[in-house]
Amino acid sequence: MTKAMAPSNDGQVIRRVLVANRGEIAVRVQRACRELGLEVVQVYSEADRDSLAVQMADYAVCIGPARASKSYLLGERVVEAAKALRADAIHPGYGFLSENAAFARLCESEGVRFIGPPGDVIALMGDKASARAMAVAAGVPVTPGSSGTVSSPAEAKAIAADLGYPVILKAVAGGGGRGMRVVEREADLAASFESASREATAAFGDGTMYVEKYLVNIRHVEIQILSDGDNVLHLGERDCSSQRRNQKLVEESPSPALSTALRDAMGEAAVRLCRHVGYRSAGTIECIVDPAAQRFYFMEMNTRVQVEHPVTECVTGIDVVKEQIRIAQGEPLVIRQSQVQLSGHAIECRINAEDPARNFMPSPGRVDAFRVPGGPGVRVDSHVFSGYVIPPDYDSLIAKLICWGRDREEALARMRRALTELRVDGVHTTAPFLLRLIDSAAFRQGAVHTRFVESFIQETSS
Ligand code: MV4
Repeated sequence: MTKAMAPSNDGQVIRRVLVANRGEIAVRVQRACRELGLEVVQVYSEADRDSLAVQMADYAVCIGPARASKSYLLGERVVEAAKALRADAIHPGYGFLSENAAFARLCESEGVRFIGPPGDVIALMGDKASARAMAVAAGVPVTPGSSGTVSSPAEAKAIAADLGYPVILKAVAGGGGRGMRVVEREADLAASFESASREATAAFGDGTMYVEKYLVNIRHVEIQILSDGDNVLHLGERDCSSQRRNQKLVEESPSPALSTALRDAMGEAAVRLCRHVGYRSAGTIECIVDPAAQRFYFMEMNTRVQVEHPVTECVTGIDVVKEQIRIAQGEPLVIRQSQVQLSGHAIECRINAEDPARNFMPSPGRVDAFRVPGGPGVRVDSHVFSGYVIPPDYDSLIAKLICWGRDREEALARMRRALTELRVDGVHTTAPFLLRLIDSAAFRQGAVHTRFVESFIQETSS
């Protein structure tokens, strides 16, 4: 790869960053590095040889075949590449190794900075039961549930009898809905417990479970955190209630469901919890919100930058990825909480290469033509270009459309316009479905709960 002339950044401890991810987030992280005058090393699998991230990087290193377990998930190989190319730091993006405590520790022990929290904090908050215990200790409300893990269906049954049904069984190592079961009645509990635990063992190597009262008609609202280890800031919330099978489709900020009082309480609670655990870097506190009662409950913490971080960037003007890198360089946060002002309204639509007409079946392949929307208040984060071949080996996210407006109505109008402007010829995408979703009465009124999308699909596909 030809080496681009990087602007001088004398005195910086980080001069070259290895991006240990792919797709749109790899391009996003590279952009943050460029703006900070840092060089970029891009690792890639054979399936990503012709990718935009490889084309944009100063250096590129193939670390293995398409299968993630033989490439992007091989921590030792990623660190080897960093040392061979003299990268001072590694940015893990999201997914892959981004919440792998052992990988974070390996980086640090090999003298390569991990752009994220310390490994111990990843482990502490990655275990959903210990994260809950930290929330309780920090005085943050949690959903009624077991005070720790439960070791058998019988123990879960006893706790569920106290809580009342429905309950939700969750794996401590779970994420993205895996190792989780909603149980409506006692007769189903034992089988659900066994299957959830088996699923978690297969997916995460740990089948340990805990139990919570299942709250219905709720919203999924998360708080963006930035911390340099001393100063802890929150950057407002993102409402992520529009989900299908625990995959977020649309996110927005601010949440239509929060009063100012609830927003402030959630922000303060998130900061309190992160202070309590000694958090550093960017992170997200995921909460359940009961809009009717205007109450919130801590659900879990994500110790990584999230797919939907641009929504927060649009309403606060703060570049979350650049702040993460600055924190890793040892720079103190210069932003004060009083300077964090939410301005306007932002909505993100995730464009997946999937076919809504065929139950969202993945639709990889060659993108014959790719035309992105533009104009005032429109941002597109994507790694796709005309002629790009979407590989079948990874998740189906191909672009994020983020639209900002002075208020929700303008943001919605912009998103509708941007979705109609988008052209992705050669593969199916979720764009037409998303257009119908944001045009629905419930979405326009800001009245969706976490089960809305599933019911919307039922109603509109029959
Ligand atoms: C819950 C919940 C209701 N009550 N916990 C979803 C995955 C992970 N983030 C935890 N999740 C939830 N936990 C209690 N006590 C609702 C969700 C939830 C959800 C659950 C089932 C199907 C779709 C969902 C979408 C968002 C949140």
